[in-house]
Amino acid sequence: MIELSQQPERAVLVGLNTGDPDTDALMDELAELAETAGAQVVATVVQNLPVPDNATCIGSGKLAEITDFCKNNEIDLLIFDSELTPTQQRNIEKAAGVRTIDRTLLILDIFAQRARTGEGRIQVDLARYRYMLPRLTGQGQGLSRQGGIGMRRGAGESKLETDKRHIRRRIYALKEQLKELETRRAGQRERRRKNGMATVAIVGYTNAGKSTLMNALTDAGVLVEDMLFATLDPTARALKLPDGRTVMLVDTVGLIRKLPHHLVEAFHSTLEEAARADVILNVCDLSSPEADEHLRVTRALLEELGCGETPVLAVFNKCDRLADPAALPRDGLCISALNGAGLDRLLAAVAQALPPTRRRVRLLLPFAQGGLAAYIRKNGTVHAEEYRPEGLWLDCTVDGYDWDKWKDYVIESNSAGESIT
Ligand SMILES: Nc1nc2c(ncn2[C@@H]2O[C@H](COP(=O)(O)OP(=O)(O)OP(=O)(O)O)[C@@H](O)[C@H]2O)c(=O)[nH]1
Ligand SMILES: [Mg+2]
Repeated sequence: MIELSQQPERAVLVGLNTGDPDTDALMDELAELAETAGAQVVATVVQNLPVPDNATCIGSGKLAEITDFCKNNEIDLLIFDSELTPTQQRNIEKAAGVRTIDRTLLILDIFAQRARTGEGRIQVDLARYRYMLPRLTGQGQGLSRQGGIGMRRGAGESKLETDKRHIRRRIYALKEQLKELETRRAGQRERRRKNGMATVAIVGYTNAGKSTLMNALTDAGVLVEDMLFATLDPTARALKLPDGRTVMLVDTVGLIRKLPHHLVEAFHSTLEEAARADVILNVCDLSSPEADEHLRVTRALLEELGCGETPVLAVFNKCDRLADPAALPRDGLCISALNGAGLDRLLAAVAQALPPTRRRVRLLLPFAQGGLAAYIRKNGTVHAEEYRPEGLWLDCTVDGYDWDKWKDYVIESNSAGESIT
């Protein structure tokens, strides 16, 4: 049998240096993104220019140079680091004679390749349609023209879907589907809250090791890969803390600089849910020279989502990669999700950061549960008690993390999660 292997698209990366000291790091990241999407990076061009050119982003001389290079090196694709306006994109394509995309479309495309579940698909398609909508104006082009690498997949697949009205209808339908899923998720969240279970969210830059940490702490078995955006859909698993409390640990989508705003919008509820957790673990890859910048990007997004007073713990992962232990940051939690180093300290820090969850409940304990009654008298506050024919009736305030011990005997409870002290 003959295997038909698809040749990777040969790409040239194009960036503008407007004086941003991060330009090199951004271009390296763009190369990683391009490779993740399945392209082969043949060359990288950066032009120093204080402001992008209105018509072609880069200057006309540079564009002519790139055009020559494309002709002589069988280039299929130009990938710009800055977001291109629809006009710039058309002008560049026309001049250079090769398909031209920007970082935004590249990321959208990777998300489209990665989306596995229904919800991920809906979120990605929504983002892609919103990106496309203003780019269809007066073009008479099929949507397939708008796809990125691997454009046969996902939202750009149907040639028929060419008119704006149709896209608007799709956007509306996707939003409705998303709303339904969000309602379902809100229900789950509410049930957890009623059970007095706190949530701990793992957030951070893509490839920081979030899913590896999730797997190290629980039996979630989330896919771990050395690639960008391995995870799109949140996974939640129960996690027992050293103080006996059980919390819900949530692993979620990774972040990146210049995350397309359409994606932030589409993934808003996923990200917001993480930002609403009781404790947030901001995980970064300590072995990356960009670790501090990665922490900052995550912090900025969390602030944008209004995480407010929520405790955020900076977690420096992959410490096993550091040859010199003296180089470890002193005031952070250094862990290796891979070999387990520092995980005990991390869990202790989580337990400490969690708000105490005292709850007032009324219990009816069978007489056989005398031990539990003694435990509650010792560790909780008993407001009133009565011996009834069916058992011991208790009105008491107890620690929420002991829930497992007495949940079967609750006959009345205040709105759970609220702390009564
Ligand atoms: N050396 C080392 N490698 C790690 C560690 N934690 C994770 N990795 C590796 O880092 C890569 C990315 O890990 P993931 O857990 O998929 O990262 P993630 O943050 O979930 O990434 P996205 O889902 O793509 O955002 C994998 O190759 C892991 O094996 C660690 O503590 N030490
Ligand atoms: Mg992951």
